[in-house]
Amino acid sequence: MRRAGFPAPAMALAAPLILTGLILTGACRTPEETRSLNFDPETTTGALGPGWDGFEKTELGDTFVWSHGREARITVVSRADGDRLVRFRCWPFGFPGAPPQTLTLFVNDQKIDALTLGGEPRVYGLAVPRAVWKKGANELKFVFAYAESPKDRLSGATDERTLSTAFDWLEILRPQPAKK
Ligand SMILES: [Ca+2]
Repeated sequence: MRRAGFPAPAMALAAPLILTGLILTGACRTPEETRSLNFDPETTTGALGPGWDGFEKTELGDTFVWSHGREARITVVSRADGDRLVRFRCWPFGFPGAPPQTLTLFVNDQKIDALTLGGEPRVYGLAVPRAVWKKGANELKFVFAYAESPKDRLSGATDERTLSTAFDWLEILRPQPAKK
């Protein structure tokens, strides 16, 4: 349901990905490429590095994971054969008087861009140029403005964890070709 607005681009991207796979298969073994992490145990267990809490679900059943510090790291696999769009759905830990939560993305320690997050769950996309990607394992690092504890910030809250931003999903896509 959350992706209701995006089925067409996803389908349009499928064909070139399959073609690329066919072309490369004969030449050498190609590594898998991380395309989608749902922040659930099935898709994301091996990808989460330092900075993440455990797997959770919203009341509607959406899986998510809190980043519980000012930094959180994910390992993804890339073919490093072109530009990519990193899209993700996330929301900050909010409380009365909270400053704007910002997110800065680094890929392999190179700063890509910074965003100010809205209070509600929202989808963001950042273009990551080909030159930044390495073939094989790559590190995505998210740096946040703050991580605070509900116990300290919300009356009646008992959660003692520090929380910065929750992630629902992340995907790594080929940029859409320009429209004819
Ligand atoms: Ca999810």
